[in-house]
Amino acid sequence: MPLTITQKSIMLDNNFNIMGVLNVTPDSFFDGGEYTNVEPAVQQALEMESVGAKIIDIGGESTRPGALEVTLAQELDRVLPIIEAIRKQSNVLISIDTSKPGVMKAAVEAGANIINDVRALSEPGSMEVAVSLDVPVCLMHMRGQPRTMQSAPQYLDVVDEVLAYLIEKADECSARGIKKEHIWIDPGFGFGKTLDHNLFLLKHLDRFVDTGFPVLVGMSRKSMLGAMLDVPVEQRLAGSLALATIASLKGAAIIRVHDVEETVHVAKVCHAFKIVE
Ligand code: YH5
Repeated sequence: MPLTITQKSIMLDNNFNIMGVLNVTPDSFFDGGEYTNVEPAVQQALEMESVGAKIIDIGGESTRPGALEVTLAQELDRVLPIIEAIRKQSNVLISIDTSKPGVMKAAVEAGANIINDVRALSEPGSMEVAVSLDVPVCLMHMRGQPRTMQSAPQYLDVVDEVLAYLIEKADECSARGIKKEHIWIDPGFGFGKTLDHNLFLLKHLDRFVDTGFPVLVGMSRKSMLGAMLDVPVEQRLAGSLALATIASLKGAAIIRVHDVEETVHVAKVCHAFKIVE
């Protein structure tokens, strides 16, 4: 089934929907304020679109392990100018990576098309806002909170538990009025998971795909690669492409990556391989 973004009547491709991660890193100023470089971010987004990204993911909260919390005002300052500027120049789909209802609403009003919430609409008010905005929502699984999530996470059966959580959240969204075709699910690689947990989730990704909800995966450059390869982030491209290959063959609908052009090539090769008789 093709993915449909009904709000904009855009039909996403079945096989190579690459989501490009936009770096929204603010520069700190001596007065404690911050200033985000809008122009380089917009250029990066347009470049990712030109090499095949279908979606640009923009987030103003760092959810890397150990990251500190940011305020609503900080998050809005970081993402809104960039969303507005991209929207002036392009019709590329924009997802807003946030858990805050205030950011979801302002971002969609500024031109974002998709809500990407690593907390799966669990923050107060976020479910109501997502329902009212009527856009696709990616529900991700996370165990704990970013600051502490990597301290010895445990599961009886990681695949069962993550899948049960996502199905429960998806059913809740559906009961609250979010269209079924607007619900995407994501196992949340690296969010409160050990290397083995991440590998089990990837090995059994077909069980997520079998739910019928489009499955999004984000493994690009993450620590699971550091754990397997013992190399820093800048040297994780080949490993990221290997993970994208596996996810694609297992039926992931959307792959969230930093290296768009290379991953588009992976997805095209996987697609050719899948359809040959
Ligand atoms: C995701 O998986 N991830 S932000 C740690 C790294 C590298 C990258 C070096 N937002 C996801 O990209 N949204 C993030 O170690 C996400 N799925 C969805 N839906 C974390 C990230 C990263 C973290």
